[in-house]
Amino acid sequence: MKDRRYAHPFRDLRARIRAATSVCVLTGAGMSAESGIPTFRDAHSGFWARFDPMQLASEEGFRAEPQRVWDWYEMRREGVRAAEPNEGHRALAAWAGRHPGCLTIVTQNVDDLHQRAGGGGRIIALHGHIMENRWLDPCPKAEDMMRRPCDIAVAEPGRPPKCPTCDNLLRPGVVWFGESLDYRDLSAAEEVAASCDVLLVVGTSGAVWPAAGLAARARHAGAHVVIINPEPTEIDDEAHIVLTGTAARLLPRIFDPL
Ligand code: BV8
Repeated sequence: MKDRRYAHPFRDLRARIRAATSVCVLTGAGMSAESGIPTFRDAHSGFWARFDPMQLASEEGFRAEPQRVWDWYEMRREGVRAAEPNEGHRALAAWAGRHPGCLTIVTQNVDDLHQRAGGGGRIIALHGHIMENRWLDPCPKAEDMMRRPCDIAVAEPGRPPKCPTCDNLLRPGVVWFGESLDYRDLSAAEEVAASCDVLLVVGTSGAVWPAAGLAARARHAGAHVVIINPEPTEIDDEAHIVLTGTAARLLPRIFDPL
């Protein structure tokens, strides 16, 4: 979507960021693509290509096939461990370090690449953290003061690990489809979207809600909304301008050396 008011989009955007007191960056799986982590809707290669990630990333899918879903996450965790933050993560982190308190990253990603890039900017991980685990069910012994509740430290190894005394299963510490987001994270993200001067939406198809709704919320509150993506997204209409390109290539052009 080209807009004649922005004959020099990068120059205009850099000026807006320079003048901003609050910049919000909403990121999706495309943010990590140049770090070698496949995007959520890219066909997963090999064995996993035959499964629907939407089904695997659900409580129903986990309860139906705990070992298969656990193995999918273990495979993805290996990919995250092997990945490094890319130039896009580093450009955001460096800018955050130069402008303390000005940048909030709201990420849909469950990898830890924004966190590992550092910079000190606020990071709201709407969909949780793939490197963390939690119990699938509330501990049945929680009320019994005489018995220890399920303890991750002594979980019985397995695919997935389980509690040695009540068979509760460990599950990845992410938000699955059909599960509500942590209301504190969502409220914080909505508050930042509604108060920031500039919202950059980077590497998301805009297909997953309620995260996708943050762009409209920011736009209606008066923020300047820019989408950075190599291909059209479902929320392009919410943007004042769409910059066609990738995170690792465009973010340094926008934030270095502001
Ligand atoms: C909820 C953790 C209450 C798990 C994830 C309203 C309307 C319609 C549906 C709903 C709605 N409200 C709720 C729903 C249901 C559902 C939903 O949104 N369904 C959609 C798909 C139809 N939402 C939920 O269930 C949410 N819960 O709202 O609770 C409720 C529940 C039920 C019903 C009503 C209300 C929970 C959603 C969270 C799901 N968990 N992750 C895991 O990762 O295993 S989401 C998952 O998708 C990933 O986190 C991923 O980040 C995320 C979003 O996808 P994208 O990030 O956009 O990734 P995608 O692959 O789609 O796109 C990548 C983009 O990058 C592409 O555009 C590509 O072009 C671009 N790209 C590629 N390379 C690059 C690049 N960009 C830049 N640089 C590059 N190099």
